[in-house]
Amino acid sequence: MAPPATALPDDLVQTLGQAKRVVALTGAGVSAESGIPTFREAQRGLWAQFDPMALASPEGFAADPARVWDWYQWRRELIGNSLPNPGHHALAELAGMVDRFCLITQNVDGFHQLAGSTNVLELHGNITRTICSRTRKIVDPDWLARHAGQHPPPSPHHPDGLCRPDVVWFGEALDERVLSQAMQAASQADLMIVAGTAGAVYPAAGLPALAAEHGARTIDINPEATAISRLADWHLSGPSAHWLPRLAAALADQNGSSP
Ligand code: BJW
Repeated sequence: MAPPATALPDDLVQTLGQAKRVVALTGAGVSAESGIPTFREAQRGLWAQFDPMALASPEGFAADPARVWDWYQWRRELIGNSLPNPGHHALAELAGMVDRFCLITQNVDGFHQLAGSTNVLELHGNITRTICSRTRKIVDPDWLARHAGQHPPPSPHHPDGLCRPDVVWFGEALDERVLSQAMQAASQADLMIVAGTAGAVYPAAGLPALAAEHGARTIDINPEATAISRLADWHLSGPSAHWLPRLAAALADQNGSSP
């Protein structure tokens, strides 16, 4: 990949400096530089032969619960051994520099919170929590520890239930409250920063268009061009760990403070 340009366009910096309500929407690419593979990229090693989109589904879990559980356990371990990158930290810094900032993520890794972001709207749940497949009640970590040899452990909440990650699979409804907060923030934003998403999974992929319809300017950060880059006012081509710190530094510069 060619190294990205380093200078931000002047009109983008001006818009960033004037924005009062900023919304960021992140996807798997934001965690790529933390060593977490994205969905669209080939999976590593043992899991390379499986389609992550098929594993992240109720059908995949019903067909082979052990395989899906083991995939999530592998990802949990990878996430547990990895750290947020400069892109995550820059978003936490940006939040402290604008009047109203809302961070919406499709990621389930919790890295934004680890980097210091608060009130993160997690559209697709969080991989660190476990729920009952029948009741969706949270499973206590002590129960999981006592049944660690089972793949997946049985649910403590329902005789026919199994433990599964507290994430949103294809065909499952997003948390209504979280989605409505995200839609409200997008429709009130004057600037939306989209980073590291292919923009192919709905309803998340519809949020940038919703913001734009309500008058927001949009910045898309992605090494590849996507449907979102095509609607965006600015497409910053390159990794988010490169561009997000530059946005934070530019805003700090405008505000006369250090990021
Ligand atoms: C970098 C980079 C670097 C690389 N820096 N960038 C409207 C139209 C059509 C279909 C639908 C529709 N509405 C709903 C649907 C159906 C479906 C859907 O969208 N299907 C599509 C395939 C078309 N949506 C759903 O089913 C959703 N549910 C729903 O709508 O329910 C309705 C309902 C109502 C009432 C009752 C019942 C149902 C649920 C969607 C759930 C998605 N879940 C997953 C798994 C989460 C758990 C887990 O992590 O395992 O979420 S799938 C997966 O995709 C995951 C991601 O969050 C999501 C988005 O992926 P993302 O983030 O874009 O990642 P990638 O890998 O695709 O792309 C990475 C990008 O990063 C690339 O562009 C790279 O170039 C870039 N990149 N390195 C910056 N360093």
